[in-house]
Amino acid sequence: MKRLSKDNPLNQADLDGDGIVTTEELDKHERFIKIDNANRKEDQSRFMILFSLFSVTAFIAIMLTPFISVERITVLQPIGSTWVIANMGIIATFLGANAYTKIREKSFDKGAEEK
Ligand SMILES: [Ca+2]
Repeated sequence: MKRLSKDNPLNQADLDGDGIVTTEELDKHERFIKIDNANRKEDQSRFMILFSLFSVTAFIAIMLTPFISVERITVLQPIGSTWVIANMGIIATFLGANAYTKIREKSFDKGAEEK
């Protein structure tokens, strides 16, 4: 149990508002921060994946417009194909990691139910 000064940032952890931060309240606060950080990280990953997907699609769509000459496509083709494959790799890695995490979470949940 700790009584904190009024301007202490850990006052957010005082859930019942009694001015005293208990170990239990600190643990809950820490868990909340960890969940919030994980959520933000997942949002960021999703944004990166969507950006990869849309940029590859836009790249291919722009390449198919009549504004890009065939000579330019020939010049950009090696860079473009490497870039598209790299982006697909990023997306595949994200999907694979997501599936792996879900499987692990399920097995953890099963383990928790058995106890
Ligand atoms: Ca409290």
